[in-house]
Amino acid sequence: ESVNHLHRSAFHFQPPKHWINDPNGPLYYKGFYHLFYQYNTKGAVWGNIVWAHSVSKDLVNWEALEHAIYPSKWFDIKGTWSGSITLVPGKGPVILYTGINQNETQIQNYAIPEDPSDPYLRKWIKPDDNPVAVPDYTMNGSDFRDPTTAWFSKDGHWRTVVGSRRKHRGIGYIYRSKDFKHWVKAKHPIHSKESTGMWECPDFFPVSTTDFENGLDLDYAGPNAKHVLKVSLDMTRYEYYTLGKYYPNKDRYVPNGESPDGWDGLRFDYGNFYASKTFFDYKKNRRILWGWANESDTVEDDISKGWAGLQVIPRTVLLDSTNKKQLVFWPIEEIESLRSSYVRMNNKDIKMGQRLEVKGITPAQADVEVTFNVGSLEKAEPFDPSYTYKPLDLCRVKGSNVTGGVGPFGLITLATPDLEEYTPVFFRVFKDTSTNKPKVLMCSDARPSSLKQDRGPLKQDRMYKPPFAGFVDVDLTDGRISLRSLIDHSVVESFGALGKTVITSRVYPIKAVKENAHLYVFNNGTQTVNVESLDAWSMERPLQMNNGAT
Ligand code: DQQ
Repeated sequence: ESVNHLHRSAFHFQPPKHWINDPNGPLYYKGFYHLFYQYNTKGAVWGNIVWAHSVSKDLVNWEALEHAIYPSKWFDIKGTWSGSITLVPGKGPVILYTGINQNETQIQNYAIPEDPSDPYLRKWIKPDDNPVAVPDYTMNGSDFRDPTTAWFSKDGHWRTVVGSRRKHRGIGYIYRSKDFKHWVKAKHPIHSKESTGMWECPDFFPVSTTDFENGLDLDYAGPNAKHVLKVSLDMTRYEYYTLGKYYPNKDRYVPNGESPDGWDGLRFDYGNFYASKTFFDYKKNRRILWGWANESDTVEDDISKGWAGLQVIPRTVLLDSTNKKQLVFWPIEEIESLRSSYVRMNNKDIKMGQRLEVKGITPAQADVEVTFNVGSLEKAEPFDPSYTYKPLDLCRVKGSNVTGGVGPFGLITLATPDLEEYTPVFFRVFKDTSTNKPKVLMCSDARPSSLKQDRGPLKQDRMYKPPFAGFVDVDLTDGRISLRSLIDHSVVESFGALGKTVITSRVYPIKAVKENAHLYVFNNGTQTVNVESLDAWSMERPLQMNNGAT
């Protein structure tokens, strides 16, 4: 088999060929989940972008439809960029998207289904009274894009947020409309933040502070809710979010200050994950997150493979019931329908330097859930809170084979038996010297993932193999911490402590592929760690993964 096919995913959303980026306009409508996405009709690099369109009944099996939106009118002739869908009572679904006009100015447009009774929503009309919003002289016409799903308020107005910036200040402009056609910019932005640069793909939604099973729709205005504002930072290519309060009468959102409002804030995913967007699933009352995982391969290899980019497995989003200070994410339950061969491990002590193989499943295409018990924290390495450690720097210095006290322990994915190639996903437990509480680091380290040679010194000629990392907010009072990894050839999505910290890595092994890939649990800390339980499944390819735009 050609090396070009070794890295295609089996159960992730990925068209047969060409480039994909942002998920657009996710929606549940008349029995179908809809996913639109930024797609290059002509190649495996960014360009020639249209809104490709696929539908699914279960978020696992997909069917491709014709492109929904593509440049054709004066108001989008140079581009049809990201946006969202709002279900407008009496009208049906309405797309808001960014069009690029002849002058390369970014403007906001709308599109409506030709036939709202068609559950496939195959054909879209872009009415001639577009655009609905253009940048005025105070605004930046080349940084004004990605309208959010609109919400309806008691005052009879729809509102949407459009990402922008003024110099280095990231801005979310808010627009109001009574009829979903005429939109007026509110006096103040909903929020802005200095030194964050352009805010791409903002997402704004409520989460319940009392119900930890169901999501909330955007127009929820009752008690016991917080709001989430997420932005994607063009400058750093990662996202951050804050929790806070939304004041509808003032058109303002105010972060609650419990986490940084800036590039060092909380993240939906600490790895390769961008331009994400949530939607409310009317079928199961959940809020579901989609996100784009770009390639980390060389551009030349993207081109020779003929494809680039995939969407992560959709994740439910809830407020963390244990601390109410962050969100938690979990792969949608439907993905478990792909689980087949199964192995289990119980109550196994792993001593310092030990590595146990998980046999009997297909390690390159698997779902693994493991619960560790670390026992005592006595041997945990000290963590000096006065020093502002960045998780990534800690992981860089303290990799999976750097001996610690409690940890590093975790999974070794996509590995050769001699560890010539491997992608470790692991925890390292420190002890905060001021509080004596545990400080847990989670890493997904792509550095040892591949022996493939870079093609040259330029960025585009090198694989991107970073030691992605984040802290995990657990107190370990019962000694337990869990880890789940979804492994799919070139993508490893890992969920620490039931989704408190999530990290997605893209990796391109050349030996640890297909049947030659192995999976292990390991411990390189002096403290023995107990695997209370480990459940692992081979994952099937969906019967229908015809998600390919044609
Ligand atoms: N991708 C789109 C933009 C958006 C960016 C263009 C984020 O609308 O800001 O393909 O990845």
